[in-house]
Amino acid sequence: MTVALDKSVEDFITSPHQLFIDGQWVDAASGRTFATPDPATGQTLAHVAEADAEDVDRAVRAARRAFEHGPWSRMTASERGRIIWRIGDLILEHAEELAQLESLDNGKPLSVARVADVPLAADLFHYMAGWATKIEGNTIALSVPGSTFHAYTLREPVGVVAQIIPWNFPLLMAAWKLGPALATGNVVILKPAEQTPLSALRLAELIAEAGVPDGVVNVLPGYGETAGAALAAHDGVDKVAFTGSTEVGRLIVHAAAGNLKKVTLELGGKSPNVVFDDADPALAVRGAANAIFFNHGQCCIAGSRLFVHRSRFDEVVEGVAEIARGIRLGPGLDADTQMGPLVSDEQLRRVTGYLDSGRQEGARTVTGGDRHGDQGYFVQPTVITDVRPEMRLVREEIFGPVVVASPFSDLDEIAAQANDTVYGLGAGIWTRDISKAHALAGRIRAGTVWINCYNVFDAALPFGGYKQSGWGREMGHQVLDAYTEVKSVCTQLHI
Ligand code: TXE
Repeated sequence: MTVALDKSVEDFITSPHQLFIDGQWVDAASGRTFATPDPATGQTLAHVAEADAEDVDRAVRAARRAFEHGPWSRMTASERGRIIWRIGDLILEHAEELAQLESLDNGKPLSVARVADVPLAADLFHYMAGWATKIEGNTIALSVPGSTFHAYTLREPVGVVAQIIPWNFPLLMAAWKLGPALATGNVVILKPAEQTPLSALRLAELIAEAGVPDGVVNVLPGYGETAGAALAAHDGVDKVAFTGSTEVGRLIVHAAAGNLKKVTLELGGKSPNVVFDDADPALAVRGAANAIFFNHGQCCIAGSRLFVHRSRFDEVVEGVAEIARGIRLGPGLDADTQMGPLVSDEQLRRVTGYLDSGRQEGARTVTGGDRHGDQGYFVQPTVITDVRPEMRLVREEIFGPVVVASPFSDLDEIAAQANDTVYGLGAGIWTRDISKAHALAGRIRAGTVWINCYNVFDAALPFGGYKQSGWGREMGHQVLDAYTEVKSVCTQLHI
């Protein structure tokens, strides 16, 4: 049964979707719009104003004015914190509306948007609101002979920040980016992904309602090659924070080199999920399935390489395959749906392309392996074995509900296999032997290691990648470093 849309969602979908610049809703300078489709049907959901370089320039100038002339920069930290807290409250007040919008635009089950995307986004703003009043420097003792100094550091906002986000958790990624930037007093131009612009536009309305002054948050839907590239290259931007593919991450680094803007990156992954022979079988099987099938595998940290101790390999793989066969696919707004469509036709082709390449290279499909149905962008939950380390299925991020499983024999072997990737975002370990778990956790080169759990996210827990999975950390207090400059102030005391 399909959930009936709230009137507020219907009203929002059918209203014009413009750019949000300097606190105003405006058309793109070019007058162009683009369509955002419903991934369950491929039909157009809404038309959205399409920003490009001229709009980026307008937004950067507005943000710079807001940064330099206030009132944002002149507010007390406590006032800023209260406004950020209010954004979290407004997200909770509009939770059902935002969950429906997210499910429609992205395709994810409404039940998932309700329990994960929306509350986690609210929580992030509430957590970051508390940090606004706790951005502190240090006093430092100098060792200059014969003189006395009073020296201290200040932590100041970086300035105008461009934030470019993907489509897999549209609202939550906006929250991860905006929360710390605002808590540290920066101003922002946010570019949502072209596949999923709607929740960011609704969030902009809530941000204005919360009392964020004009020009502090600007939202520019548009394409990566135009609006995104213009933001990454703009000389008026002091920092760019990006989440997306490793390939585009490299383009961002090149573009940012012009004015040497600060860069943080949260990129792809090919995370190992390791099941030892002494793991709780039911827990490990459920955990391995959740690690790959949550959000249809469209997670940078998806547990897409499953490693199972040789003695339990067939049992665990069959258990995960059994869960995969039982997953109900359907539109996100259908109350029975456990897995929705992939976000776009492009992703459908990308993921099924990997499935074809696996077949050609001789991998064995235990279950799934194809597109599901012929309408929308659905892919069957898929479990694959008989893979070799050099296969594309094993090396490259698929970003769909596809797990490759391999056996291992001992700790040294699995540590090497787990690290045999250019990525280093996450890992999972399943065992009752906590010493073994921590020994392996110390050897895996990844930003997050989950032991006897997977996909646990919290605003207080830093998240980010080693190796080609990125630069810097999001969430936790660590993210505040990425949004502040340190200024040393040194005074000679003439006494
Ligand atoms: O990502 P892109 P795509 C991975 C995943 C997926 C693949 C392709 O493997 O299959 O990337 O997805 C903007 N300058 N991830 O093509 O292109 C774009 O508009 C500036 C992993 O959708 O990286 C969007 O806002 N910006 C991932 C954002 O970058 C540019 C999440 C992400 O899009 C740009 C998504 C450019 N030249 C995909 N080109 C994760 N780490 O979670 C594009 N963009």
